[in-house]
Amino acid sequence: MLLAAADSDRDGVADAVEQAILEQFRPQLLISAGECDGLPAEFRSGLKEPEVAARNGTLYARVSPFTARPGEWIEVHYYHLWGRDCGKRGHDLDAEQAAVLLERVHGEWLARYWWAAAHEETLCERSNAARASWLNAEKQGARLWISRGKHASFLSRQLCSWGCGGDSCENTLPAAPAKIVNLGEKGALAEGMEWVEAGSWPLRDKLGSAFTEEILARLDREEGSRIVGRDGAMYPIQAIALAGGEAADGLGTGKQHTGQALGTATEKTGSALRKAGRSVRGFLSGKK
Ligand SMILES: [Ca+2]
Ligand SMILES: [Ca+2]
Repeated sequence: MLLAAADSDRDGVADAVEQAILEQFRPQLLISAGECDGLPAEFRSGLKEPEVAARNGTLYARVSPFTARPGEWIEVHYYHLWGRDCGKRGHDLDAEQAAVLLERVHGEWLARYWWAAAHEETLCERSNAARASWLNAEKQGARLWISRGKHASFLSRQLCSWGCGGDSCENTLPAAPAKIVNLGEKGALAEGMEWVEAGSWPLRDKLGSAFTEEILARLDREEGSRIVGRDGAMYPIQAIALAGGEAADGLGTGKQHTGQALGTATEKTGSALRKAGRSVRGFLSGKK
């Protein structure tokens, strides 16, 4: 008789498969010189509120089935969690993430798309996505540039200079690989992980999917190396470099303005405006 494989978080993906995928696609974090909070933190187990145990580079992660596309797909999130955001408008606790969408081809998992969060749910959002083949990260983790103090994540260093003027990814050094902790799934968190859902940070809102059909369709259509915003806005890499100075003005250059300045993303203006009220409040209250 065959024993069923252990599946602690009851999502249909065996624990051993989840862990193997987490190790294979672990992103390479590039930490900026002068980073004021050291490394991503490990948090104490068994508490209801997040409490830093050590700043030792621990990554938390989640491996989930992705059913929106035909075939066999898995979405993986890597969370780098910090004791504090020590950039502009800093605050205690900082939950940041990147994600990758894997497709099973001839029995092997291949990364197809990467996504990195930058100032999620704020007017300064610069979350970015790219095809894994452009990043040379189809069978391994992508490189992630982490902005100093704010910990926004970027799939290219050029993008980092475009985040409302507050981001810097200069003189980065690779973080040594540390442990990866699978936090399970929403509603089936791993033991001792109650602090994930604490109201003191927005981590519980980051347990969904990062890959909308709109983003995937945009990435599929592109033929060159481009990076796409979370809302589908396109950020051509060359234009990003040129726009670096203009974007340094702060809140006045939201995604709507920069999008139009680049001649891209105009179709997304409505959704950007709808989000704006909530986003500005979040940004000014220092939640990001
Ligand atoms: Ca599972
Ligand atoms: Ca899982």
